[in-house]
Amino acid sequence: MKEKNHILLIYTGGTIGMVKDYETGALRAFNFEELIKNIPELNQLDCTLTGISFEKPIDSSNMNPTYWAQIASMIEEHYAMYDGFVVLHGSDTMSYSASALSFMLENLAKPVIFTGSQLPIGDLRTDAKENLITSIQIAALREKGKAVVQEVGLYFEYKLYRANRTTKINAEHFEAFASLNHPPLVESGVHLNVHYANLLPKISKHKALQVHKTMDDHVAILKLFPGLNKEVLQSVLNIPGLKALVLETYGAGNAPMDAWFLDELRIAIKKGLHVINVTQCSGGSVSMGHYETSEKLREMQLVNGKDITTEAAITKAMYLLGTGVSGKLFKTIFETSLRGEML
Ligand code: ASN
Repeated sequence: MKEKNHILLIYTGGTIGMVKDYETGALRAFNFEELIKNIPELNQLDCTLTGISFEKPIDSSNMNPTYWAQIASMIEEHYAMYDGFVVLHGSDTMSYSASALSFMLENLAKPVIFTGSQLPIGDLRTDAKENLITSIQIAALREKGKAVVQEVGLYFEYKLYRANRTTKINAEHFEAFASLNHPPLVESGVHLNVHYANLLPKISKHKALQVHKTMDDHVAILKLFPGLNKEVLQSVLNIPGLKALVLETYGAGNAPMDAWFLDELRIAIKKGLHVINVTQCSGGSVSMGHYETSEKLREMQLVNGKDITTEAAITKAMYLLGTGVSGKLFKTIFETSLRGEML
């Protein structure tokens, strides 16, 4: 008889497990046992499920790198015993956490699927049940004894995406996430349709999982807008201890050509700040030098973020700085795809 797959559910919080506080009317997290009781369908799944939870589940707006390290430790401790992992997480910062975990888990050979919901599990019209049940089924998918998905994914509203390619795009619709620069890995309809060509290549069985838990938070994001003045730019570039800045530029990586703007950036880069050029468009790529308005940025050696999302860029910067990468090597490694997060 075929042995059942063992799946570990890691509950961190989020709307999926929330109830209404009748005094204030606001949604707050409730405990894991209550969550599981609301989905008796889980007993029908062809796998064994074990659940562990944050001691105090959180709304994901309270997420931070210490919690990411906690999720990474939970996966590391249970890695050998389980075939797949499902992380229940609030949708607000899910793309950041899932991107962070994709960098923290090197040589991942098992599925780690992030999911959550827009409506609490107890709500009559909830999207939580389908999201959770299909995530578990995807985490349990195996072919020829090997996990089909060997990367960090994000499942929401019938689609599994590469986690570090996603962005939350809607606070209202059930289809809350998009991955404009990479197609879905799996689509759920009458059947689970795996798009094999979109998955990361399988990891050699000789490569052991390596877990990196140090994330350096000396980073910032600055979104350009017409009217950004010198004082604002200077104060961001001169934040004490700042090591990397994700600069959200226009279109294909373009920025104003004012001398003061370029001079401030040039001075900061000379002093050792890594400035990463990402586009504020949700789809498409930075292409420095394509327009006159990005030519100077290329000359100044801004890091080319290509088609990376802001969520993946900031977490990749935290991860790289956390591993001690500095100087020219930071730019070289950043511009290389590590977990399928960029072209
Ligand atoms: N505020 C919630 C969270 O991110 C939103 C959700 O899960 N849909 O925790």
